[in-house]
Amino acid sequence: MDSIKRIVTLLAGLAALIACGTSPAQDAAVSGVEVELHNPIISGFSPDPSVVTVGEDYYIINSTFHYFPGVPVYHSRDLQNWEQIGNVLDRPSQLPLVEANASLGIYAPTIRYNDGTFYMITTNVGNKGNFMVTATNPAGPWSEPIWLEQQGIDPSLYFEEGKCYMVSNPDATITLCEIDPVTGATLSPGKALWRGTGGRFPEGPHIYKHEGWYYLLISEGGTELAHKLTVARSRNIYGPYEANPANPIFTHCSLIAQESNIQGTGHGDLFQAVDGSWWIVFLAYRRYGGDFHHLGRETFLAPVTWEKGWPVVNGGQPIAETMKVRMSAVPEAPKPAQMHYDFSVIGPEWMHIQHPVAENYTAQDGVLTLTGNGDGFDWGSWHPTALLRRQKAPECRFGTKVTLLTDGEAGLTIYQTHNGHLEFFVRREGKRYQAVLRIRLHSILHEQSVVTLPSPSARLDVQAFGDHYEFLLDGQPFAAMDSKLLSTEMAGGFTGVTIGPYCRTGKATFQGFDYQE
Ligand code: 6LW
Repeated sequence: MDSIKRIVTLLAGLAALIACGTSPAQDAAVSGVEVELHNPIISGFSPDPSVVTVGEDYYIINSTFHYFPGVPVYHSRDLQNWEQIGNVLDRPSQLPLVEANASLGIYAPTIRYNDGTFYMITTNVGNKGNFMVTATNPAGPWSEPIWLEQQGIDPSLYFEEGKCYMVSNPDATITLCEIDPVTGATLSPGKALWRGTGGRFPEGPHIYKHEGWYYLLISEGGTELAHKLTVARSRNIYGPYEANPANPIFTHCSLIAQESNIQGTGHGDLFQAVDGSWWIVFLAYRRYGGDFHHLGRETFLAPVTWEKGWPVVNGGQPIAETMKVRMSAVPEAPKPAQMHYDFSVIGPEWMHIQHPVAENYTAQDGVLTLTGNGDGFDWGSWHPTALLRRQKAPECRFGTKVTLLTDGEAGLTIYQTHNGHLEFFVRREGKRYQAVLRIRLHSILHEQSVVTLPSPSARLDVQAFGDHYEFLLDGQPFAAMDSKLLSTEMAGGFTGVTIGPYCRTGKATFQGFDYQE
């Protein structure tokens, strides 16, 4: 009798699973604990996320455009707390950036793992196009680039039964070919798979296999307000692909999400957690002071379920900065950063615009010395002496004490693009010493505040408040500025603000750099 009961229960369970199209692995996560998820999981300029699970480890990478080093690698074991462990492209030979700006260079990358090797594939727009690099340790070193033939942006890889497939979007059509994963040689002609559901810019394709179906996830609508995720599936990797009747599977360009401060949701990558549960990482931006965002597109996380054979993001609901989700363990709440950099070691979070001129940077005993080469952040200036990191929180404070050793200009920058950036600096000209706040916005170059200093040295601090910045000179209020002037809507580009010390002309010392959220 007991065994009959057991069989009946088993059959009922199986029927329930088939009815809702879920897998036993997914059930494991549903039975997890309810936790508070804090989004974005990687804040500040962190667009176009791609993710891979290897054993108990998760890795996320992002696009970096004209910055060097390029493509940060973040590691996590709990999906909530992510630590940057390196950069994929940390040698100029991997990352030519000739004429690159905040709309060119490294576009959306994909990270995958196959048979002991990590692969990163991306497009260097303006410098030879699609390529991939490989590594056995995701923290690096990564190989020299293997250049690829198939055009289009946002390439991705899919491995199955000894074969390696590449998808990208030449001629606004998601196209698949087989490649040799060692040489990059194209092994089959490009096969057009899908053009999406009619939104502009079908891009960001990824292929997954789930319960005998190949799923093709893409983004449409462009990376602004109309951004959305759509999906199609096929029994054969080469197609034909049928679109999900419930597309888009995720967007905030909707009646229910239009008031959210989180917008532009799209460009995602599906993955399974260690417990078998399904998730998606994707990009979105947070608005401050109206329809403006200046921190860039950031990396968000949401749960995914399978219903009637199609993926559903967050139960079809909009996402929020704090969300209740089910996980197999409670992650630690993320801690606000409290950093004092003495520059004895330059961590992987520090970047330059294009390639740095190494001899213009020295650090000793907690003091950074920068030598200017005349380059600032305006068009035509592509190698400024500057150490830049992402502003990762809307509210934070950062600063340094700067001393001009010679005539020249040095201080702090808040840089969005060459069309929109701000400098808070000390200027030394003979016996005249000044503190200045200057903003560049397209053709406007405006010195907002100028005061005379008793010496060529000052403590410069910036307090960020979401919709504006306040500037403190030697601890006293000096000026304020709307952050919308540095927003992507005003300054353009695909990036987000980066901050840090710079020296345009002359030579200057910096007593470290503080960054507190
Ligand atoms: C990226 C594309 C996109 O390559 O914007 O939002 C482009 N998505 O997929 C630049 O980030």
